[in-house]
This record gives sequence, C-alpha cells and structure tokens, in this order.
Amino acid sequence: ESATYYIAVDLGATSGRLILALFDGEKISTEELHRFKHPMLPIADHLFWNLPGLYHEILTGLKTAAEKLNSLGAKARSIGIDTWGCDVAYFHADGTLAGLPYCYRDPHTTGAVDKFCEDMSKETVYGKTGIQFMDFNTLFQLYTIGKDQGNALHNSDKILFIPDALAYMLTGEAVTEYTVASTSQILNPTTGRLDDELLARIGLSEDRFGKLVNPGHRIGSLTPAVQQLTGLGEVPVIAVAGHDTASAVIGVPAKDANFAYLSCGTWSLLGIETPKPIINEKGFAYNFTNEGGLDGTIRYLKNICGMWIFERARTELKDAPASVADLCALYTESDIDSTINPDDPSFANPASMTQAICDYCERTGQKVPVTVADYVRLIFRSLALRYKEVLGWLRELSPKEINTLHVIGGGSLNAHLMQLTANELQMPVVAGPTESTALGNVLVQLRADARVSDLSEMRKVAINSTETKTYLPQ
Ligand code: LRH
Repeated sequence: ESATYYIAVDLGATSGRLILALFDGEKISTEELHRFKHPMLPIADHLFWNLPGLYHEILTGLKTAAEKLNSLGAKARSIGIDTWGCDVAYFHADGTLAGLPYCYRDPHTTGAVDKFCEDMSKETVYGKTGIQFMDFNTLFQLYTIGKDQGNALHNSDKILFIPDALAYMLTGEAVTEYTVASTSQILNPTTGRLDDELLARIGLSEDRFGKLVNPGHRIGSLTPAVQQLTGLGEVPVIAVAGHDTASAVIGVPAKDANFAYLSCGTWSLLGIETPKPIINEKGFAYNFTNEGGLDGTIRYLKNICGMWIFERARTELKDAPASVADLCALYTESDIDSTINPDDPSFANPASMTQAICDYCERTGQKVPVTVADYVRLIFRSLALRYKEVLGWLRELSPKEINTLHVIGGGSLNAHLMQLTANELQMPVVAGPTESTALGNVLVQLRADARVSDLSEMRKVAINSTETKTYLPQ
C-alpha cells in the first residue's frame, strides 16, 4: 500500500513541536517541522498559558507542513493534537476565547483538595474517579476559580481541555476527548462519563463541556480561514489520545503485557496498562491514578515530579555546560550522597530550585550540594530512588507481573539516569523512543485512517518505528 502522511501537534508544558509523519505500511518515520518554547506568563498575580500564542505557533507549523507536503506532491491525511493534562480554556458562545487558561503550576489551588473534601470525603471522590489527589486537577481548579465571580469561567459558555480547545480553534467543533477528560478528576472511569455529583459540587453541568468522544473520533475539518492561511486544504483534525501521557503510553514499543512504563519528561509518570480500573484502599493510600487509555484500557500510574527539577535547576547553575549531554556527564564527578524526595511540595514551583534543594538538604541534615556535578548526581539519584519506591508500591497493587521497564520520552536519552534506574529497580530498562508521545498521536491517526487495527498491531508499528537501548542492572 502507498505511503501516507500525518501531522502530529505535541505540546509539553515547556515546549511544543509539530511533526510530519510518514507511514509506509510497516513503520512510521518522523520529521520535526517546528519546535518552540512556551513559557508560563505571570499576569495579575497568576500564571497563565499563552493560548493564542500556541495557536499561532501551530498555524506556523502547519504552514511549514503544507510547503513540505507540496514539495513532495503529497497531502496530509489528518492532524492530531496532544498536550499536557488538567488545564482548561474557556470560550464564549461565538467561539472566541474568554480569558487565558490558568497554568496548573499557579499556586492559587494550593490546599484546594483539603477544602473541597471538607464537604465530600476524599474516599468518596477517589471511589468515583480513581484519580490521584493533586491540587491542580481540573476538579479543584474549577472549584477554586468558581468561588470568585466575574472571571473567565463564569463569563464563558464552553470549557474545553487544552488539546480540545486548540482543535476547536482550528475546526470550530467542540469536543471533550476521553483520555484528557479522564485526568481531570471529574470523570468516572467505570461509567466513562463526567460525574454529575462532582459537577454539581462545582456548580457546573455536562453541557458546559464539549461532546465526549473517544480517541479516533473525527472532530472536523480545518476552517476555510485556516485552510487558506496554512495552505493545507481540507484536512480533518482527529481526536487522538489528547492527554500527552496517554499518547506516550500508546507509543510504548512493548512486546508483551508484562511491562511497566516510565514516561520521562517534565513529569515522570510510572505505571502499568490494565484492562479495567483498580480502585481500592491501598491505591488510595499510595495515591495512584486511573487515567483512561485507548479502547477502554486504564493507565494505572503515579505522577512523580520528573525532569522539572533538573530543567529548572540547570538554568540557575553558573558554569553549567550548555548541552544536556555534557551536563549529564558531570554525574561521575561528584560523590555526594544527599537525596531529596522529588515530590516534596517545596519543588512544585519555587522561586529558586537550587535554593529549594539546599533548604531541603539542610532541613533533613544532609550535605548541601556545591558544584554543578553535585546537583546532577543528587537529582538523578533522587529520581532513581523515587522510581524504586513507586515501583515497589506498583508491584503490590498490580494484578500482573512486571518484568521490564520501558522508559519513553526525553529522559530516556539520559544514560546515567537509565543505568541508575536499572540498578535500583534490579530490572532491565528499555529506553526509547524519545518521541513516543508523537508516535502515539500518529498511531491513533493511522487507526482512524484504517491503516492499523488494534492496540497490539499499533504496538508492532511502534516497535518497527523505534530504536531502543537496553540497560541491564549492574
Ligand atoms: C505530563 C502531564 C501529566 C499531568 C501533568 C499536568 O505532561 O500531562 O500527565 O499530570 O502533565
């Protein structure tokens, strides 16, 4: 069969990219067409996302895609968008934006879980949603801003998750894609629907959201204005697994079911894929989450604060090598034994990350890092130790045996972290692909285009499309 092209828009919390993918019937090859940073914007004492700016970057990338495709004499079969989870955008009935989306790192939700749960117990909320408690979950964001009057939430017609918001701007069609809705803590994974009682608690009803759709749904075509501006023509936008972590898990090049994954980017998401939700007391106590995946699968996982700490710290370290590889190589030049708990709230968004690390070490009676190498070693060791702890819990909770860890995302390139992780976990670590999120995005588009069938066939394509590196425990 002939080769077909797809466009993946993949937005992480610090940078975004547009990828042109070619499927030859066996494997996907990708080319990055556009990459951009998108910092959080401090406005009026809050942190916001520049959604119009993101939209503009997407249009720029789509234009580049059109030029590239024209030069190849080819057309794109579809476009898919995935982004980080939990945040939402507000729209007026006429399709215009009602204010900027709050960024999940805005501290306005600090303490929101406890406040919300004064009226509905944590057990009840967990029983309904199976979602780990984090103050920034959509439920608590909407609860927090709902208490103030006169803001975008109250003044708007529709509430859309970020991937759906961008698809809406491109097509004029409003949907709520299931995987991104699943991480909001408003959706019930057993019924697969938004929970009426939780919605009532935040004074909202289902009709404020888009129509709930599954990954693979055709949202609509680019609007005539977007077609003209980009030169792309009438290309459909497909609801892929809009939550980036869901797309990343689809892209895991796994040969059998007995694997855990670690999606290693700004966050480290460590978990397994299960056929149905696991909602029990132990999972509640360990604060594990049941997010939705493809075809009713569940991503049973835990959020670990990941490369965020490293990325933030490196911008503050004088004399730090500019290249990540050179920076990581410093690992062996320190022998500091201090470690931090990456999930300590003090690392969520401190004014200075290096200061927060030093304060933590002092508080816990450990040696304070001094050199750049100290920071590198301290951060990597702390992450590997946390992975070990969380994997131990996962093994207690998992209905299946876990014998391999697949690490996907940018962090999989970090050889020291991968080897440390294999050593701590005493398990083989299969690293790669780095762009599994974009791969998962494209795989769902392939299926919507009837070029692959089920998840196991999609994983075969993922294997064909990926080079991995295996780290054995030492
Ligand atoms: C990773 C991620 C994660 C969410 C967080 C807000 O990018 O989507 O799954 O919990 O961002």
